[in-house]
Amino acid sequence: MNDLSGQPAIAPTVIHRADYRPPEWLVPEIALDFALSLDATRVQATLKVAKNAAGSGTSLLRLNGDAIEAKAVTVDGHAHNDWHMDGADLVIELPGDAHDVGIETLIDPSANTQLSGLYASNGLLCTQCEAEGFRRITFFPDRPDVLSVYSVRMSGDKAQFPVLLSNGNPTASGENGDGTHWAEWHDPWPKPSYLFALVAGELVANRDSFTTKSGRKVNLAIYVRPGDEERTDHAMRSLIASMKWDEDVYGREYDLDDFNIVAVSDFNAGAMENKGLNVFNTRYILADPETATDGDYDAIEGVVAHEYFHNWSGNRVTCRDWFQLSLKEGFTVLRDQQFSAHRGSAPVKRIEDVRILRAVQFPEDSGPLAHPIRPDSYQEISNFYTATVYNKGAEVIRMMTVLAGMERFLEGTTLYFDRHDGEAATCEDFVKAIEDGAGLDLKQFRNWYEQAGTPRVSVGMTLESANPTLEGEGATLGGRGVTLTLKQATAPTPGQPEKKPFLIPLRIALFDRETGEHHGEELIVLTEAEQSFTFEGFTSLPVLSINRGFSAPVEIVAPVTTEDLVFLARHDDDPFARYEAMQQLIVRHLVGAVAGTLEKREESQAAIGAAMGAILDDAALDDLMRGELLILPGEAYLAEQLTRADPTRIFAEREGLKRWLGETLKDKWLALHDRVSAVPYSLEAEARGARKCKTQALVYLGAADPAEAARRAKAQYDAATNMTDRQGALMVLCSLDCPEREAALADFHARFAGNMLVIDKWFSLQAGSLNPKATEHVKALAEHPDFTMTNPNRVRALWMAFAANAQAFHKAGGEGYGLIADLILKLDPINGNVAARFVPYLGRWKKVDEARAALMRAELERIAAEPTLSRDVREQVSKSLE
Ligand code: 0A1
Ligand code: ZN
Repeated sequence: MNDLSGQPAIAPTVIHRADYRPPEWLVPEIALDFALSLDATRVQATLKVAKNAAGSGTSLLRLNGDAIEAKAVTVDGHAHNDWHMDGADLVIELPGDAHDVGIETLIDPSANTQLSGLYASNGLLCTQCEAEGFRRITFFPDRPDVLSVYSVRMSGDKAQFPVLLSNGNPTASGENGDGTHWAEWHDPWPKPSYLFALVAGELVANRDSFTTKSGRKVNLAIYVRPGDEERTDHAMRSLIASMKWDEDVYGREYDLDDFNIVAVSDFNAGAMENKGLNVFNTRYILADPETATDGDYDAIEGVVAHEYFHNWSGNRVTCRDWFQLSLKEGFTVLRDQQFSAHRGSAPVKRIEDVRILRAVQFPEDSGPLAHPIRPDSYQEISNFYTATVYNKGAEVIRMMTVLAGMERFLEGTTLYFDRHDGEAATCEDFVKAIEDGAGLDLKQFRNWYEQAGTPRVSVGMTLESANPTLEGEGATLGGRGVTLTLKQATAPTPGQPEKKPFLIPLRIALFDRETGEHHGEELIVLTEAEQSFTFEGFTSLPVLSINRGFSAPVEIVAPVTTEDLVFLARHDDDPFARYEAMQQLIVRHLVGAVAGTLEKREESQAAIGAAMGAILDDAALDDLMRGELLILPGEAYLAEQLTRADPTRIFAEREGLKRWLGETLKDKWLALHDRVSAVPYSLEAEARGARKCKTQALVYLGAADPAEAARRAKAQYDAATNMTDRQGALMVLCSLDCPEREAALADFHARFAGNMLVIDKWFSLQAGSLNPKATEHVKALAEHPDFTMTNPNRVRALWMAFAANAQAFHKAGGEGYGLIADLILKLDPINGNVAARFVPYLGRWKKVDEARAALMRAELERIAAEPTLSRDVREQVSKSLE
């Protein structure tokens, strides 16, 4: 068979979870010696290898490689010729059961635009080894179940690389007398190769310390480029708070004398948990009020905590194979969410986490790339660092906390850490430890690990008819019974046409219509495809509040009237449920409007207006929560509720409602903007809430009265003392066709020239704008001297903001699809990992109208026809076309 390019089609290699075999050879120790240079770094690796008793006994040692060559191979100190290359792997024939294998490689970090392995960033040398980057440095069994003790030596020019860092503890350093110097590091904790790290370059450190609960002092350092050190205090505070929290809550203590963080500006992901040497994207380290928004501050706190928590959930207990990725990622996301909830407003944090899940993970779960949190197969593991593995993985473990209660859950995690410390474990090991430690039966619960797709739970509610013969008894029982009948269904996903029922824990409350009170929250556990639950003591049909706190990652279809939703939006005592009622009210309206099934548009709109008015007036609400309640449901989540829809109609209906709310509640928006504008800047919750409401008010005013909004936004921009206010104002100006727009954009660019993270915002704001000319702006920005294809942050700032901008990306005619396809093709040879992240935007063709679907498919086919695609892009594109 030939593909479109005329090249013979090569069947991709698919790796299956079921094919796992223990490693043939182990590597208990490795010594690495680096002679550093930006374009020619020499690496001498010495591996102590030993046959694994659990293997087949083969004499062939297979060492993975990727784009490297062996310059020399020795065995037990002698030149060895009994080796060959098998594809990119080095295979050595060994006579005995244990040997010292020496391999020399030579690499060019400055040519490494993939940013995987050892690469150069702004004159620094740094590494990224997860998932399979170590094999780009030296030949090694590059799989997470081979754990080794690492000793690292590096030498290099002292002026160019004054700071030399690796994992573990520094053991020795010195000068060579020729302008070069060296350092040695030793990490006593055996670790898989994906946790190896090395950084060399001109860096300055913000230093502090933390004393662990057993009284050991840990030296902390955050290394950044000179000049950036003033912007590291928030990251340092976050780190110290994380260390304390993990001791207090999970009983986890840090285990080395040093903990180092380095921030680099070229990075494929957010950050990386290398043992004792976390490497971060600068965007998750650097902050001060002038350049970072409140959202940036929160993200830094969350990511610093996430990477630190990996020291136990990921490093001390690692993954047996990459199918188990959610073992470390789902659990660590849950831990960072719990930490952030503890540091700030827990209800607001919960709402934000659910918003991300719905915007990113739900669409993934209903699309061509859907996979279980523990996938069964992959072609390129980098494609599985997904919202499903991370965020849904966290939701699945969170359900264990709902079922067991936090205290018993923690007994489970303590058992897990004790049982598997120093091991490469599986998701099954985790579930078993929670079962044993928390005393749960999770047999059916395991379906969450096996099956993809978001379950849809439909609820029916009936009130037992009044029975006069039972009147006396009924009275003593306190009324009539209410029966909830729940049905669950999960749509087919790729490779999984039929689904077994999930175990779904749902927190519910039944509100009495007369008193406005409920009878106490209850937990119901749905295990069957259909199941009924009866509650006694009602005189009339209650108002149902279900999936409180978002106790399960499911969609609910419940018999709650518009009137009930208005009631819950005002009165529900569960903050998440209150938010949810508000969202549902709007989702129903907008989905009905787009689908053409909305019967009483005016009444429905009026109900939303009344509920939002009440939120604006509610003096008992804090502004952080108010700001959340005012946010309209996202377009991606709305699209999920429709089988197939024109995305620009969703956009237009949503904007139409925003405009109507802006007009109808105009006085309230103006009053809100005035009130919160008077609150002085601080990082306290009250001031942050004020800033959140300030931008929300401007957004609604921008839709309703552009002239007034432009005037206020300009004033807010000019008076801004912080990035939250400045960015909020600029976002609103950017969406309008007003003279203030150009001036503010030019001022912003000039004011922050040279600050890469802030210039990223400048690109994003324009690319993600509601402005009808967004596509033209994006095309011009792609030619701007500040734009570059080699910095992932910059590429994402421009092009992800554009791909997520429905009115621009989906503009009739398909220009947006063509631009993203061009980008993927151009970026792929530079950085396949980042390029592949853009494919899902084109992959959602089944969710849009036929005309657009055809255009999106055509672009996917154009990409697929390119013969030299990376494995990353090839996998995503071929799956998206199925
Ligand atoms: N383990 C890291 C995420 C990460 C994954 C892949 C990377 O390189 C492509 C980098 C980082 C985390 O969860 O933070
Ligand atoms: Zn992680």
